[in-house]
Amino acid sequence: MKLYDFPLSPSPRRARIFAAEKGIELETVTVNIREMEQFEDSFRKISPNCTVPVLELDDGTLLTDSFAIWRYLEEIRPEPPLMGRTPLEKAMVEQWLRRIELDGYQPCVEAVRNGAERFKDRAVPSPVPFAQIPELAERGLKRIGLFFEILDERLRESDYVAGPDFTAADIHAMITVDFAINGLQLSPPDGLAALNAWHEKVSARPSAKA
Ligand SMILES: N[C@@H](CCC(=O)N[C@@H](CS)C(=O)NCC(=O)O)C(=O)O
Repeated sequence: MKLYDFPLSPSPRRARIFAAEKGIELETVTVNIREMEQFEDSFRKISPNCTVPVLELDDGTLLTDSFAIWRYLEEIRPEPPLMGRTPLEKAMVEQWLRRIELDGYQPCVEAVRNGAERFKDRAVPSPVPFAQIPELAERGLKRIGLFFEILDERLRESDYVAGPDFTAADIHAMITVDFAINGLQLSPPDGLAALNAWHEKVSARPSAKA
């Protein structure tokens, strides 16, 4: 299996951390999206939407989304389970993944891509140009503040995001918090003690460096 990757981007990091938690080693190929290599013809054949990550299986099949990559790796290597074991655990992981994606990760994407000069006319990760909408950057920043509060409230009652065990929901939430910190210089306030303690705990896992 081969992962088309870019070390500085959050989406491929989702795939790398998940694989590391499973003990799966992936050969990686860097696609430098800061140098616009994602738009080269050779890569368009691999990822028509011009995004990383992509997992190429040994038979040549291409998985072009980090969540699809998670699902595949979970099925071929069920231990340790990262997407829930029982029907209820699976539903809880799914519920939190959706919450993180819609209320945390996408607001980060909107804030960065509609605010930073380098994303001018690239406000959506796509081969089609989209103009920036400054109001979306402003709204994204506000929503990230709310998201920190949602996560803190959850982590006051639960050791990990989806329940008592570390799961893919923790990976997605950690990457979202790191995206806010590194991409937007927006850290969770000190007062959100449960969120900050959890962030320190998950960041200390060896997989976080993957
Ligand atoms: N849904 C995709 C999103 C992938 C995505 O947006 N990747 C970004 C990097 S985080 C990208 O490749 N951007 C290319 C660009 O900015 O043109 C996934 O999670 O795999």
